[in-house]
Amino acid sequence: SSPHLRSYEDRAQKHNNPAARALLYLMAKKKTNLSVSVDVTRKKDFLAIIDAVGPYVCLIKTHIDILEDYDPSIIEDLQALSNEHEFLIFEDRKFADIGNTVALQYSSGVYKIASWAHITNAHAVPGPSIIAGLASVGLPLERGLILLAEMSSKGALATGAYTEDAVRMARARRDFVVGFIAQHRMETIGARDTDSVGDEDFLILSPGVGLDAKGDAMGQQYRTPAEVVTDCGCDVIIVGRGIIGTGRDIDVGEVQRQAQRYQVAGWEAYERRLSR
Ligand code: S5P
Repeated sequence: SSPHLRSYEDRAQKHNNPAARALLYLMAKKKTNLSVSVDVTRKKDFLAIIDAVGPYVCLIKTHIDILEDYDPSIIEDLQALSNEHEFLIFEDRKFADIGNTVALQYSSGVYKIASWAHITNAHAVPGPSIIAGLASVGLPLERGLILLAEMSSKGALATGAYTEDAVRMARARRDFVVGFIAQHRMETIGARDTDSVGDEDFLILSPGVGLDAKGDAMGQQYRTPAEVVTDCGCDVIIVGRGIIGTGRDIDVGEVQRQAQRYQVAGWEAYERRLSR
């Protein structure tokens, strides 16, 4: 049956990618399908937010390049929090170049993403070579890759045939590609042209989640955890400003309350989906 009708626990036991297995295992253990997107520019806020939301999340999503005061010690602090609170790390790098270039961007440079991010993501636009390039670095480190099959923003071009081709690319590399950034499940796509669909288990990570706002002034579109998880069968809700807020000053107590609220909403939506 489709992965979204099975428990996270059952899926953890059967998944063959180590990063996906660890994520599903943590989701079941901590009863959370929440990923917080820590989109702030100061190290102090970044670490304070992660420490506050850590108990409520399975995955912390980073944009490491927006930190103004980045230094390598931030990664050590992030890893310590990851061990303490038990969450995985997802660097939302959205790679989009030829294989040779992305392999260098993933392994090297200032951030050395592959050395600390359990999961990262890539656009499908360059074709299969982007997966080959990233896999050459990530597979030996037991990492997982998420492909962007759809986007949450208004007017996104990743639709129709593009989305279908992204799914085909992922199916050809199920050792490394563990899921999609998408708004729906992808199993029904192109199901006729492959017989591997039956046992495939792609995680659907959905951004554009909010309980209060419907969107922002720059084309972001929000759906509720119930719409995303119960109705559309997605596995992980990615929440940024719904939890962190939009002001310059961070209220860590409020951030923690919101994280708990989204954890409960996401988990209830998952339990409802399984009981249907
Ligand atoms: O389609 C997408 C894909 C991503 S990864 N739409 C998105 O919004 N994202 C990311 O999710 C985006 O880069 C941001 O970090 C987060 C959404 O943040 P929010 O504040 O709107 O919840």
